Amino acid sequence: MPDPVAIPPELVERLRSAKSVAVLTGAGISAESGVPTFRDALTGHWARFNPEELATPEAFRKNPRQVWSWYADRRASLEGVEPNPGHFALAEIESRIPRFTLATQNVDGLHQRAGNRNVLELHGNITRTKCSTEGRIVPAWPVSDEIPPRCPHCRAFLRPDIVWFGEELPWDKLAAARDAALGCDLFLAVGTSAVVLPAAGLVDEALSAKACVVEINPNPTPYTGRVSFAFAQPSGVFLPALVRAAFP
Ligand code: BV8
Repeated sequence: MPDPVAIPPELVERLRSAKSVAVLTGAGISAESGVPTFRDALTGHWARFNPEELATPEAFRKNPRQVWSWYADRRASLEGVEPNPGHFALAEIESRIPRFTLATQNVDGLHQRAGNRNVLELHGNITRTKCSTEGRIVPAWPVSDEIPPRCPHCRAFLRPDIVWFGEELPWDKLAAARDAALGCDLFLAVGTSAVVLPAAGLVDEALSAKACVVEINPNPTPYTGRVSFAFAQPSGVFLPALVRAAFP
């Protein structure tokens, strides 16, 4: 029976013969796992806030309790969430390609759980906590009613190990992602609105390097008209079909 998703033979050949693949993912790849995308992450009582105002150091300074609680709610909503077929397809592709780099804007850790190894978390990880003063990762702290809890070493507030708006990305991860985008044969932009910089700039880097650039997103983005292929499909449907076609 033919696959319900037709993959252009040129793309199948590109993936099969690729020596280096780079991927940028956004919240859309986790949508089919039930994780709200960033702009609809404000479900329920968070609906009245703008995420770009909550996910900032200023918001944390002004109201650390509110920002800590928003992330605590988002962490709790990740309980029981599993990687979906789109995540697993990217892990399969990594196992087939000599050089594979996955840069993600997501903070949910689902790519690693799906089996991807070379994952660059450009915006941190919601399950990691760090000291807001020392920056060190704090894996555990004494139980306390205080929200946010305090660093056991210096007593400053703890915060999520997340890159907020106005904060620099980890320069080593960004540099590695840029190198991968500039050196790849094939670049996949999956489930991202591609408006947040500097992460979205990776698509420009891949385009400038004349890579075959593929966008997978049910909605258009600023790059839709410039990429080699744009598939308005859910990544959980398209990516498994691409893997079936390229690696039967
Ligand atoms: C920096 C962690 C500089 C937090 C995030 C003007 C004023 C002020 C600042 C700026 C400005 N212009 C540019 C900036 C910089 C700013 C920025 O880009 N702002 C944007 C809003 C314009 N960037 C920064 O601040 C960055 N830092 O520039 O620092 C600097 C330099 C020196 C010294 C000091 C500072 C930091 C950016 C990182 C912010 N943190 N996340 C948290 O998660 O709580 S960003 C957050 O939103 C996400 O991580 C992600 O990166 C970003 C966008 O989200 P997406 O992942 O794309 O998700 P979104 O919901 O937008 O879209 C989902 C897509 O999926 C949709 O297109 C949808 O159609 C699609 N989809 C849905 N279902 C599916 C699907 N696709 C496939 N399959 C499906 N089933």
